[in-house]
Amino acid sequence: MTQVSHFPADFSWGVATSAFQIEGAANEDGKGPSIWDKFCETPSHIKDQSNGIVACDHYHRYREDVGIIASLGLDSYRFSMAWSRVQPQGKGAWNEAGFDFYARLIDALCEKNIAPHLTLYHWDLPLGLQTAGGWLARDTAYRFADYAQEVAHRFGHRVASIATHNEPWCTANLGYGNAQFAPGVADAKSAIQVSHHLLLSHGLALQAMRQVAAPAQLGIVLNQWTADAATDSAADRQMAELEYARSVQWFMGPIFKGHYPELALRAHGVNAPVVHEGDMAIIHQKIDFLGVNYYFRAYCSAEVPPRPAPAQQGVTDMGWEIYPQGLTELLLKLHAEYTLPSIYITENGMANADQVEQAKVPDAARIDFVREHLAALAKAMAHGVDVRGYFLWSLLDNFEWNSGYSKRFGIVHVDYLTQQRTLKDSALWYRDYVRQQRAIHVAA
Ligand code: IFM
Repeated sequence: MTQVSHFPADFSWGVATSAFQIEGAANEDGKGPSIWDKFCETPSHIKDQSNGIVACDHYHRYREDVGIIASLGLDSYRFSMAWSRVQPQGKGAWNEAGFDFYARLIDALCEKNIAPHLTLYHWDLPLGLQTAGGWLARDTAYRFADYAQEVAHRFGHRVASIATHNEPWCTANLGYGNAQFAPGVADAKSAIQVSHHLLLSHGLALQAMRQVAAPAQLGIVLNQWTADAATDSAADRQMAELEYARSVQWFMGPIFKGHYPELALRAHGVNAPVVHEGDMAIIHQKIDFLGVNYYFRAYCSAEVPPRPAPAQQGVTDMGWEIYPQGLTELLLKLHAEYTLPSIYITENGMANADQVEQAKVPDAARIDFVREHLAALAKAMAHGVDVRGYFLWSLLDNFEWNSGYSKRFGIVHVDYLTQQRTLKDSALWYRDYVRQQRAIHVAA
């Protein structure tokens, strides 16, 4: 049996969600359409031909959902704001009804002593901006900074943190590189230029938000992994090195060192991004925290067909290898390579084919997953990595992008016909785990 790890007394325990995946109310109270609303209109884009029009109906049921978080004894909640709900066109007029929703949500969280952690962009660009070129247009970065400043002005004194982007790697590579995500473009050069504009928008947004001087901590959330060579062959090792450079270092380098990694730049060749003078200085700014989302490692094999990852601890319902030690390895590697601010694990969790059985949802696999990842996290912290909190992905089963509702990541089961929420065993386990952590400190 794995030993229970010890976390500091002030460690934050939370859950995470994102707007498009749970809110629904896609056309209510003045919200404008986003690129995901549009993307879902093409049936072949989403595995179960679903969309986000109702999702988990969180827009109307947020009080119940906040009540669930409170009942689990958690102290933090990470959510994202739908840009097109508060600024329907992505520029110009603000939508007060949209801001009111987030004000009510924040009120409800604060009433329960749950710290709100807000993400500005979790992939749902206002459609109006897409028509004007989307993230391929440099101007979108400036529109994002305007939006960020308005949000910081209204909420920067009420939320614990504001992250600019969630997983810009996905926005660029899945949205523009292989068309799996909205807006559905498949063009390598565009993906790389988009990644630069996303980083630029992050830097511009930081500058704009700093002008407001609100107390919220400012940062960014990156999905990251280690890249392991399948064998000791030179080809596998090179592949792993390049993979790490093109994914992790591509975003970390500009933010923490002020430049793109040489290896990746060389590999991109003519696809390397157009960078204006001064861009790198804008991107290379101090941040208060780094959010790390960890799900799996990259396993790099140059053989044809490639050697599959050994997956000794199995795979999730997404087919992702379960590899908790990768979290320790990743954090130690980042710690060695960069001068890091405080880190939050802003997402970690697994999809599982959960079912309600007599009003219970047995999901032992998820409990093992979370327990082992927390142990791996504690190990990295014991080696000096400054991690301040952990957000389990996700509070609710929700719209898993191009997989629609076919994949369940929640610790709370959602019946999409009735919108009934049922706590899974993992939710109860997480509640008890956090309780136990707190008790350790009370007893000490
Ligand atoms: O559901 C997503 C989330 O939106 C971003 N990070 C990964 C999760 C699981 O795929």
